[in-house]
Amino acid sequence: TELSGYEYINISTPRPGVGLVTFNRPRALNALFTPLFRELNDALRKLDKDAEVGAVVLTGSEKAFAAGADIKEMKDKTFSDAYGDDFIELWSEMASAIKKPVISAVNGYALGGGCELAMMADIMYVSMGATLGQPEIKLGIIPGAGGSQRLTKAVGKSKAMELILTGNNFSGKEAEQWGLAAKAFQTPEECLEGAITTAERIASYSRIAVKAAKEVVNKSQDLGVREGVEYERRVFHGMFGSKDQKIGMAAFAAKQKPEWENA
Ligand code: CO8
Repeated sequence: TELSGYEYINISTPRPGVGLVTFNRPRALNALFTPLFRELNDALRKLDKDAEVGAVVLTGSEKAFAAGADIKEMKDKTFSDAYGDDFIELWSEMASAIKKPVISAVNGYALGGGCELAMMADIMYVSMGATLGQPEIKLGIIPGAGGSQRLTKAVGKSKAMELILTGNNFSGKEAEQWGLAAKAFQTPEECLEGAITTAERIASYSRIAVKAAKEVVNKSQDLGVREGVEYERRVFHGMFGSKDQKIGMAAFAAKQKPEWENA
């Protein structure tokens, strides 16, 4: 796959099976705008199709994961511009179109759309000193890429309401304490390294099983427990049609390491 030649992102393979996407718009603290999302969506779709890749890490710089949507680009938009183009619909593609796990490694600022993008990932890792927040209220707007929904599901209504109505920032350490982030690390380097290590671990498992696991966990966000458990059981039944179920269980019984066929 052709994964070079982007202007606002860099793609690399730091370890076998791991696709690393790094935002590269340093002068604007990785402020998000449509040209960046075109590249991000293109890269994620290619990584999703790439048989060599098992999981993706999304990161920014030590200073900023992303300081939000580009305010200078947005400031003169009218209602009909925003509604007519379905502004930022494109920005949420990661949350629905990508079937492989995505881990966000959040260092520095993750504000507004940057925080929302970090929350769209399947797993969020942070450094303790990261600065997250939904400051849209200070600009006379509200979160527009799922912040009001994902933050509320993760931390509960009262805290989400407080954060969104005050626009107060919160730290990586708090994100971890509240369960928004899966892990908090002392330094940005450790955060990125931790995300890459977890992605490598995920990439070592059956692609089929990983895809199914992500699918069923995501269902829990939309379904009630009873329907969710039934949905999970049907997908679980389906696993017995995969080669990897036979390979994984035979390897266990033989005390060997499984050699997945991803089939
Ligand atoms: N948009 C445009 N430019 C930005 C943004 C931004 N969000 N954030 C920073 N920049 C630019 C600055 O204008 C500055 O440019 P220049 O050098 O040309 O003046 C450069 O980046 C460096 O920034 P600062 O000099 O301000 O750096 P500081 O270290 O002093 O401050 C802060 C860092 C605190 C992060 C500060 O830049 C700031 O407050 N930024 C705005 C944060 C914000 O309000 N973000 C929310 C934006 S609204 C939003 O995201 C709506 C979401 C809609 C959906 C999104 C879907 C994904």
